Amino acid sequence: EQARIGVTGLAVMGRNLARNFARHGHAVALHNRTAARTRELVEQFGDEGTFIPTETAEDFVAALERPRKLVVMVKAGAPTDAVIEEFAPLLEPGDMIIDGGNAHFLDTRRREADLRRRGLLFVGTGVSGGEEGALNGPSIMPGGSAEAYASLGPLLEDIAATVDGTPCCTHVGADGAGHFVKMVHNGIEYADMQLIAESYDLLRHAVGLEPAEIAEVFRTWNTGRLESYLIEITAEILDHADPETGQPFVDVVLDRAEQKGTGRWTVQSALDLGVPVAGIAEAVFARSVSGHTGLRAAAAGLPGPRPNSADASAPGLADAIEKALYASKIVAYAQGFHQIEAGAAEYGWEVDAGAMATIWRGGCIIRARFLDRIRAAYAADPHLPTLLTDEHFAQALGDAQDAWRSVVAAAARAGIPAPGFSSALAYYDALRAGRLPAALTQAQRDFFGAHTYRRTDRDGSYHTLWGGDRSEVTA
Ligand code: NBP
Repeated sequence: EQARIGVTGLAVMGRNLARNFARHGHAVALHNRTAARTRELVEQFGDEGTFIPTETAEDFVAALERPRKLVVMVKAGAPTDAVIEEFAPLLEPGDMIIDGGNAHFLDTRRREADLRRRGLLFVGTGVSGGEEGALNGPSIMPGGSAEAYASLGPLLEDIAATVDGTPCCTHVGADGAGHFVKMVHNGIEYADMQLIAESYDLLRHAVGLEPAEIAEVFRTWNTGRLESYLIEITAEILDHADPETGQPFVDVVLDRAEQKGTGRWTVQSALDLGVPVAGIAEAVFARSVSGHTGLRAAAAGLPGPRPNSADASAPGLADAIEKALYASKIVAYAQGFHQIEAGAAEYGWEVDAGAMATIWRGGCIIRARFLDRIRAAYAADPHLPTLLTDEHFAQALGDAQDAWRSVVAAAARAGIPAPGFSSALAYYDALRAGRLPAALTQAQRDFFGAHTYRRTDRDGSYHTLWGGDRSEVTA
């Protein structure tokens, strides 16, 4: 028997994806640099389906049905290139390499172009949901050509999570589109987590609730429009007591949030594309601030607000936080979808925004009821300029006005950092402002650098002779 698909790289992710394929009735060829991992998989899970273990690259390739489909699940970066170079020479035109690792989308573009020249298909695919998702149904974001998706898609859709019978997998767009969208998805995840962390901080230190009480608040929120995996696990974490000390678990965890880099990539790409993803950037920087322990220790004695200046336990603050969280979440997603649109325009992809919301509804970390709303927003208007103007979201933002502003003000008065909430509000206010002080900024640029400006009342570019008689000249 030959295998429908092969997986090389059998650490947690590859092993679980291979088992997922096998459990769905697809014979899977297995390969790993260190053969012990391959043997281990078959020993432990061999009864879950048809596995064809191989040790050499040649045997792995020979075990695959044609056109061959090799899933590479190795450490992203140089190992991915090494594995591609190991297998590509053994393949024939029409065969396909699928990179399910967390590759940077620009690497994926490079690899796709290179393999295309060699007659091979290359699919860089985002896989979200961690180990658990890989085994039981991830959200899958494949890029590459439509031709590649036509033969690979059904297999991926088979192992993806499903919501209301719809698989959380669709063809995202050409070459690096899948990894790009996965990257932005991770950026949104950072923003979402940051907003939840700020909500917790405010509930704890402005409202004055204990972690177990906050768990109850999150549990209640999870029955409404904020229902999501992240809110659900937040409640569980806050309810958990450290078995060793009996303290709330959240109090024994060191307050330093680490990152693997996809949030940073999202912001770097947004800077290149000129897309203001302020909420995602604040989330990345908030993690960065948390890690600067020396800086934090040096600043720890700096003055804050006078103790009575915080209107702690202001009535209704907890409800206001729910509204601020929802409004800020809308902003974060609006920024992420803006980046997807800008990336698609820059790199020549046709990405269906509504379809992205659809495939994030299950399998991945940001899965949430909210994504159905985004899907509906793009279904109602595929050319929506921003999620903020969708009827439902505009209404929610309108309803949140007092609450959102009072939460940001309460945070400032209490000295509780809320960069996610405040930057989301600032973005919202900037977009809806009729005039921005950018007029002054541009005038300054003309003053010191003769960078010229345009006028509100007629076309053309102008420069004022600031160092001379201050008359205006056409630039
Ligand atoms: P790791 O990222 O820890 O990679 C380990 C695998 O890479 C092993 O199979 C290892 O082989 C192989 N490998 C390395 Br390292 N260098 C190699 C080389 N030069 N040649 C051949 N093989 C090499 O595994 P993972 O956590 O399962 O993640 C796999 C991919 O999936 C990564 O790109 C990751 O970013 C991505 N991803 C991970 C998650 C997650 O939650 N963990 C989620 C989504 C995506 P060995 O056994 O011989 O050392």
